[in-house]
Amino acid sequence: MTNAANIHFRTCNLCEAMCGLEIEVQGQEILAIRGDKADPFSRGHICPKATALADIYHDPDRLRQPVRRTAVGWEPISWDEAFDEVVSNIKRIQGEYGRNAIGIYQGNPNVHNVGAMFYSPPFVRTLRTKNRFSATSVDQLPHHFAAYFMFGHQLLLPIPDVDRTDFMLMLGANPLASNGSLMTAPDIANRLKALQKRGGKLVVIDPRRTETAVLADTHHFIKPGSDVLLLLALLQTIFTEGLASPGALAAHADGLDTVQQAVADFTPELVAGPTSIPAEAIRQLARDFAGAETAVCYGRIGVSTQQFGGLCHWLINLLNFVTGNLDSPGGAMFTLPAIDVVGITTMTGQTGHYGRWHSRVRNLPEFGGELPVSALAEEMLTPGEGQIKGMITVAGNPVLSTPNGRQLDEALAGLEFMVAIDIYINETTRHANIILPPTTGLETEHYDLIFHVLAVRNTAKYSPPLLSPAENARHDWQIFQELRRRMVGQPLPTRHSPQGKLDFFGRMQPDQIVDLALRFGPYGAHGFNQKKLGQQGKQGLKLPNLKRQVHGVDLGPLQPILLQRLCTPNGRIQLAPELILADLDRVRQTWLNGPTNDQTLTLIGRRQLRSNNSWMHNSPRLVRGKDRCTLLMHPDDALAHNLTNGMMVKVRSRTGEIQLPLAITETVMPGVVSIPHGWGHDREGVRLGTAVNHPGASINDLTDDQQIDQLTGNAAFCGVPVLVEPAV
Ligand SMILES: Nc1nc2c(c(=O)[nH]1)N[C@H]1C(S)=C(S)[C@@H](COP(=O)(O)OP(=O)(O)OC[C@H]3O[C@@H](n4cnc5c(=O)[nH]c(N)nc54)[C@H](O)[C@@H]3O)O[C@H]1N2
Ligand SMILES: Nc1nc2c(c(=O)[nH]1)N[C@H]1C(S)=C(S)[C@@H](COP(=O)(O)OP(=O)(O)OC[C@H]3O[C@@H](n4cnc5c(=O)[nH]c(N)nc54)[C@H](O)[C@@H]3O)O[C@H]1N2
Ligand code: SF4
Ligand SMILES: [Mo]
Repeated sequence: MTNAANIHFRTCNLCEAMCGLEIEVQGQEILAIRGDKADPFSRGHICPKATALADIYHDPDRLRQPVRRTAVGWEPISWDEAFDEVVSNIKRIQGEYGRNAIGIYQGNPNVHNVGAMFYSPPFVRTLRTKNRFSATSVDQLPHHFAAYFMFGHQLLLPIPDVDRTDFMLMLGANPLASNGSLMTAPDIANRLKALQKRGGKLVVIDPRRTETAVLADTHHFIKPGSDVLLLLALLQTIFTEGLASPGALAAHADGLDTVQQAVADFTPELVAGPTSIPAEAIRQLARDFAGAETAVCYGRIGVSTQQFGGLCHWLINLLNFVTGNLDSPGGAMFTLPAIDVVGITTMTGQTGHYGRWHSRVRNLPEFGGELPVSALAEEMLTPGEGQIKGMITVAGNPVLSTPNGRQLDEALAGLEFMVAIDIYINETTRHANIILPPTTGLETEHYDLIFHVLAVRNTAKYSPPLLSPAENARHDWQIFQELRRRMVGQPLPTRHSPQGKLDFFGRMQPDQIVDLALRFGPYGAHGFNQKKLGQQGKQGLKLPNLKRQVHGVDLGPLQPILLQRLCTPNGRIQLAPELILADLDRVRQTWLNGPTNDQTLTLIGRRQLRSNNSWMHNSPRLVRGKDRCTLLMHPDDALAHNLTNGMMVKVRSRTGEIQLPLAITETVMPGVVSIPHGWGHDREGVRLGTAVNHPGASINDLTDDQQIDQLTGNAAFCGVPVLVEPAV
């Protein structure tokens, strides 16, 4: 190791934006983290969280060795002892109560971790439990649902072609704070400004005038949870005014007439009241959208995590389709990344499934092998065969991130055994008997298996590990591999095992798998599907040459590709899947049966640039300054409730109550209040020295595990009825 400062280039793995970082290091010391101006995709953009990567690495609270909870506190133990205790407890519980008595929850950072993406599925399969949960069902499940039923593959997700569109209609997303989601587009603010500069328009639909809404050409407030009505009325207008022009794709799609009939009675006049958007504005929006040279409708968390999340994403795909903007430049397109996850999973038959089993207590359907996490606590709390008695949490903090978190908190406390694979003792992992801490961020190699699939351009980049892990430290993938080995009870086969069976995950390293996947991918040295997909060969990618391109490679803008990729049984786009269509009745019952209860306020969430879900509040530089966990309320509501700015208020819902400071602002619409998620660190036993001094309160103590999108099972965070009063 030399003592001179070195420059290292890598991709930030914290959020979906995949920003290129330029990191100056001396030995194991990080001198500076800057944006990498030579990264062709992110062009030097970073946000304040990137610098906190160093804080996580140095954080004295971060676990570096397995720990066991005892009556007198946490004691460090060896990896061998930890693995032994974990596997013997899993086996004991499954032996005694059946295999479904072990549940597993996988959180968001899994998806940002190539090792975990490769090695956790084979481990999870060894559990043979139906009680599998993840952050997907508090997030993007409705996107997968719509993709699966319309295009036949849960990962065929349309991505807004933001760099080429002339008109972007954005619902329930605030990329200026979140940096974009299911739209990996680093430096999104400048991409949106470029859209405006070339004469295009950005329209934002959000109950709050967000940072993105301020930038937009037009912003409409909308009543939380009513987006389904707006989308229906937009489609209705496009049909009745003869503005539909689906173009060439129409010849490959079933059900257009059915859709037209299904939406026929949702006139702008009908939905104006419930959405609070005037009928004329809806009509104009439909005309502008359909009339633009190219246009794209994009919806994210605000329309995914609501009662009609599934319908919203179906309708968004339809809007893009009927205006000729699906799979077309400037519209909603599909990626062809260097590691072709959709292609590979299509070949292996892993396109998704639905309803193969149901949750025991509430009978909710699985999707893609997982049950809705809103059902997790009740599966632990309700006695009977199949009750969850032991849990595994991996890179997740469901106590703060899933609805009715308090109930889950209590349920976890009552388990016979829990193991967490996590770097911190936080609100969730404090309940574990054993915590297995992996290496983190800068200590690991990185290839964005998933976010290249969701990016607005085809790009590829590989980041080698930068810092050496502590002695004896294990990567996530090594933890999964060892757990699996001990579950199976025999050495895992090598790549050329005597059984002749290929087992990539037995002895191969993640970078060997990345290399293989690149070589056989669409741009690869052995890219056998290159011709099939109509791509001209680029540089013949393989890991060694990708490694040399330290800033990453640009593989060009997205190309039309949907027809080659469709996985529906008849090979055609399904515009009107029966299951989805049937859910329209629920819309009528919910929204169109007279006035709703106006006594209560309606709660929504929000994201903040210096937070990353629940787990980065232990970085001092990210929590500095004013308390960010506040309740936003419109001045009219504050007046009506006799509340003043800055006072502590009590917020109550069916599930619980919390206290936090009030911030009065005209940026939320009347009747709506907003609280950011991921706060609430003041629970006993949390070992996050900085975060506990900036605890905030958890919005998910107010959200409701019973409030879900009944179609998809996704949590419905948007639009929780709450009462607000002064805290005394
Ligand atoms: N009300 C409300 N609730 C929400 C949302 C909302 O908008 N409103 N958003 C939802 C969304 S979109 C999401 S994705 C979820 C997120 O929900 P979760 O994934 O459950 O929560 P995170 O806060 O991301 O927790 C990440 C955990 O991973 C650990 N960790 C970090 N890096 C690593 C690593 O490299 N390896 C391992 N093993 N562990 C690591 C952290 O210590 C932390 O415990 O929250 C959801 N909850
Ligand atoms: N800084 C930061 N960045 C992040 C994260 C983070 O925690 N912090 N989390 C990451 C994760 S896991 C994800 S999934 C993405 C999410 O990325 P985004 O979807 O962009 O997330 P939000 O910023 O929460 O934007 C959701 C918007 O929906 C609005 N909204 C709420 N209810 C409704 C409604 O009923 N209708 C409509 N139309 N709008 C509504 C909210 O006011 C909010 O502005 O962000 C990622 N990036
Ligand atoms: S925007 Fe996301 S990817 Fe970019 S630096 Fe910030 S956290 Fe990292
Ligand atoms: Mo998320």
